[in-house]
Amino acid sequence: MSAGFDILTLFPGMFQAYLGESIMKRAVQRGLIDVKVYNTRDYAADKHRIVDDYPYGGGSGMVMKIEPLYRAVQSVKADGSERLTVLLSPQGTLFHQGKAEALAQEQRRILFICGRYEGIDERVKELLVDEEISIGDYVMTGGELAALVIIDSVARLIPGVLGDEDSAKEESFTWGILDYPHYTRPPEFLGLKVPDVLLSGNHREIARYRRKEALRRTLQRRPDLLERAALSREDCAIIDELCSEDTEMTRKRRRKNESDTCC
Ligand code: 21W
Repeated sequence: MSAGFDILTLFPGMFQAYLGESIMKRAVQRGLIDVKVYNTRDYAADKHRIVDDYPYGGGSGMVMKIEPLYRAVQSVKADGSERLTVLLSPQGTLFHQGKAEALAQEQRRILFICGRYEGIDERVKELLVDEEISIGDYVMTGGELAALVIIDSVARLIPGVLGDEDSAKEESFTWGILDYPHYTRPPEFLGLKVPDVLLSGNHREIARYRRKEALRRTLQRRPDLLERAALSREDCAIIDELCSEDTEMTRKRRRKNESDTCC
């Protein structure tokens, strides 16, 4: 299994920096992921290599023209192999881990179109795009970081990219809830101690402590995640336990929602 990505951007240098370091660099070197970056400006037909123009109907900001993008997509697709074409845009459907998993299973290469300026000519979507994706409800200056976010999260799902083969198994167990707290040496720093249970060598107790702390954080910070998470009977017992630990947080939660996430 591997993944191939083609990127259309006005700023190819932004990709070399991230993909040329650490885990992504190694994944590229090992042929587990392949990324080809194309400068959209190279596909502008006029001598000034113009890629943007004023919006019809007026208003502020510039709009990305369709012709350079059309020519670029045709050129990338000229090798005859199928592509899944994805436009990165604030209007897209929200990216999430399930989407990363689906893209990691994708057989075709994924072609990302990165927008700049105030927007892209709407006809690009009709003519060239299969899917439109946003990475979250905040405003960036273009689609490049979004493409890197998606490539990063898809790449780490390709077997061999992370190296340790246990990680996938652990991830299915922790899917949909927040991580437990981590500690390493020293056992005490400026009076702050590592919880005794982690030094006890009792692996059953350690596993239960970690699961409980993961569920505690999820209940506290992201109760929305518990609605969809795969919880065992043991988890539900732990959640009941957390709910009866009478903190401000759980009192509020119990008032609001008579334990409908507890089974
Ligand atoms: C941001 C272009 C805002 C245009 C309503 C009307 C790709 C992105 C982007 C960008 C606007 C993604 C306005 C999360 C992002 C991206 C550039 C429109 C004014 N609002 N995911 N007019 N966030 N952003 N701004 O920004 O290309 S994926």
